[in-house]
Amino acid sequence: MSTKVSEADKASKATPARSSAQTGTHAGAQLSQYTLYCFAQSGNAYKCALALQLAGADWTPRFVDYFGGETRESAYRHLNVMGEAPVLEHRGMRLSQSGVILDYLAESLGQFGAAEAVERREILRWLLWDNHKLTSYTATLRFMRTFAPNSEPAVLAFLRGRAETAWGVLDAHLNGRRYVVGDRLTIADLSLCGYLFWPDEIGVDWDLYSNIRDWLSRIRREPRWVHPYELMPGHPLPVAVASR
Ligand SMILES: N[C@@H](CCC(=O)N[C@@H](CS)C(=O)NCC(=O)O)C(=O)O
Repeated sequence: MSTKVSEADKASKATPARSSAQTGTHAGAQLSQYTLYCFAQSGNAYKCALALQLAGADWTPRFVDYFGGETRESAYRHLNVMGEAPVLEHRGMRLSQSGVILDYLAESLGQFGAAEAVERREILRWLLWDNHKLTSYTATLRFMRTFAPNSEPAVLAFLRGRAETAWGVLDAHLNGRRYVVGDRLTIADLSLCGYLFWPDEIGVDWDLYSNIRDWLSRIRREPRWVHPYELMPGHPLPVAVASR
């Protein structure tokens, strides 16, 4: 999605960054180049927040109260008809879908993008696979284990099976590679790693997938790397929500 941002929208609900130290941003959306609608538990939002963070970009998180139902409200549907976070606003443009946002950020930040056409298609291939096969099952498995405690065991078992297959594919691809595409960090890595820094919440031991484990360590060693719970607002969840 790419839409123009109305003046009324721009003025609405922008919240300042939690702190400059935590986010590497300036407080106040109007001072910030990029506004990212996000919340701490969203790995999809983290993909984009991490790109901004690692690039040292000037950005402000705008908290989305997902657990309070904000994405189902009509005001939010006006912002994004898909009712999802993340949404990025930049220079009067509004984008959704983390893959599209990452593609845009690679271009506008001048980092983490493709060097040439073959690489561009390879990055796209992994972004699509991530959205369909890795994040979809991993995020849903984690959500049901961590945020919906009465989930059906059969559903959990199905999701785990699908997620394990995806982890196996990624682990095999990373064998002998430092990064997913080429030999440097790209938006493919940033997309694929979005949910993987929560192994306890997913219920996975990355030692069983040693190529993923080592690749995640490599990303974690990036100079500005920050865990999603520190990078975006909304963690920890209020007790009332967490114990629902
Ligand atoms: N494919 C989308 C997925 C976005 C997504 O599912 N976001 C979740 C939060 S992590 C959301 O806002 N879900 C709201 C809903 O499905 O109602 C992307 O990569 O941006």
